Amino acid sequence: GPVEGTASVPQPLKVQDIRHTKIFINNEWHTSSTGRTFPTFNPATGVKLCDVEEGDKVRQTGLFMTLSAKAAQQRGSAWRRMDASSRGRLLHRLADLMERDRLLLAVDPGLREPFLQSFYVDLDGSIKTLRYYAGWSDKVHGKSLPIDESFMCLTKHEPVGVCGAIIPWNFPLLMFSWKIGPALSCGNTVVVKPAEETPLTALHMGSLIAEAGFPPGVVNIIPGFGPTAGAAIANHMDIDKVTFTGSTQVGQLIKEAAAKSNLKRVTLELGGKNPCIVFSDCDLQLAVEETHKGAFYNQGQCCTAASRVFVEESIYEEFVLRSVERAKKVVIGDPLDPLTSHGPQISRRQFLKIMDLIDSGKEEGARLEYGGVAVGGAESLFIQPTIFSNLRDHMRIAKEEIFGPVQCIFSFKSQQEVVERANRSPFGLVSAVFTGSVDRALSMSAALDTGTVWVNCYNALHAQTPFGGFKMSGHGRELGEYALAEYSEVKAVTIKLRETL
Ligand code: TXE
Repeated sequence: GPVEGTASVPQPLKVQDIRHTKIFINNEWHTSSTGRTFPTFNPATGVKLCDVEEGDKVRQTGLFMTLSAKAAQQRGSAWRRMDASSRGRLLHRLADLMERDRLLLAVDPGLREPFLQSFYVDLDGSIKTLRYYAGWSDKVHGKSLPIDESFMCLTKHEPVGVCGAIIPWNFPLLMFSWKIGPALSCGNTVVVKPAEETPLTALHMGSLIAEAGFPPGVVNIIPGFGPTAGAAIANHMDIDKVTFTGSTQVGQLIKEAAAKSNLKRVTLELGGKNPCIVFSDCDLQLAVEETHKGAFYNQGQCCTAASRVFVEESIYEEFVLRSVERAKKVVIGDPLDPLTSHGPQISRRQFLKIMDLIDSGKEEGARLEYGGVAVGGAESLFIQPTIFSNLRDHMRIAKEEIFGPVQCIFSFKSQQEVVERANRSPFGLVSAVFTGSVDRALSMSAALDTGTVWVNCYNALHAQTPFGGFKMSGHGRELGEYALAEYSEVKAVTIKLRETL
């Protein structure tokens, strides 16, 4: 039960209850056709948690899976015949079930984000996303158009069809919700491939989808690996759209596979190297706090990570000092302890990539202000929050996506210079501006080449707000009304009028 005095604070489940480890097709659980399984590990301890059935390329992903999604999508199917408002009711019911099971869903066993963060931000955001799109279900409609001559034209918004969703491990539940919410709201069917590191919350969602009463085949979930199960989705001739969140490199493979197979529609949400620009007229403490959270939330494993903080020269020293003081307050520890604010990195591979980049920063002459080391034994995946100052734009840590707890603080002299440097990146996902001037906030937001500009805030993500990247951070938008366009085809029905009065 709850600890005395903390009755209102949710308590994590200390023993995680893993109920589903199989492939979810047609609202049923299936074993792998090859008999293969793969393990899920707790990255905080290195302990293996369970084995999960591996969806293979040929039978499960390639055929059975999409056949069931395709059947559910056929004209005349229960799903296609369902009233739009009933689709909305199902999405609300799914959100209700997530609320019931929130302690089971809050922390993905394979990720171990600190409990309270993930409870209040990721889980809450996931539920809100489904409710937001539940509301849209019966409001997705076309127009009647004024056109030349004696014609009448109506537009109709129809589902795209079978949507493949390939998702990463850094926000397993949130990414699942960002994809299925708008897809189902618009009447599509979905084949989800969760990341190989984090299949378990997705599979739990499978059980809730069946319980909520979605018709069989509307959502299918295939745990497995990228080059097999993931690539099968990207290449499949019966999948009409693929939505992907992950690395830029794999995003390019997906688009290539889509082009070479059936020109399936593609939306991509890829990496970032996100600039935050702190002017001397800002609320300094607010800027320190928000850029801190931006850099270290989820151990820096965010596409939105605040990885390039540009601070105006006159407040640079003070900003660095305060950022170090703030980083010292981070509590590293067991992610299931509600007091913990910093957990492990996801995997050895990611850990090594981050440590390599930290070493490159030291070697290339950036000044290490704080951290820069692993914490715990040789097997540990915990990295101390790390801050570098005195950076140059050509350094690797200034250019590459680190995806770890590393804050890089640059100094700048003029607004024009900082805009140029901020935009000099192949990425264009998000940016932030800290200033007390409305004029400056608006002119900066016009000048920055990113899909999102946050003013005096960071990671302000909402179901109502479109999210996505410029340049190599991807294309298409998730969330908000804009995402509906990514999940529907517009049909123009043009009628010749015989008589005009
Ligand atoms: O990503 P991958 P990884 C970035 C971040 C990180 C790096 C590598 O910089 O360090 O990518 O992480 C599936 N065909 N981001 O290796 O490989 C894979 O199974 C089809 C940014 O984890 O892109 C998983 O489900 N699918 C990011 C998903 O793609 C393939 C989030 C993501 O894995 C595939 C994660 C293939 N050939 C990493 N290969 C963000 N935008 O937030 C892999 N996959």
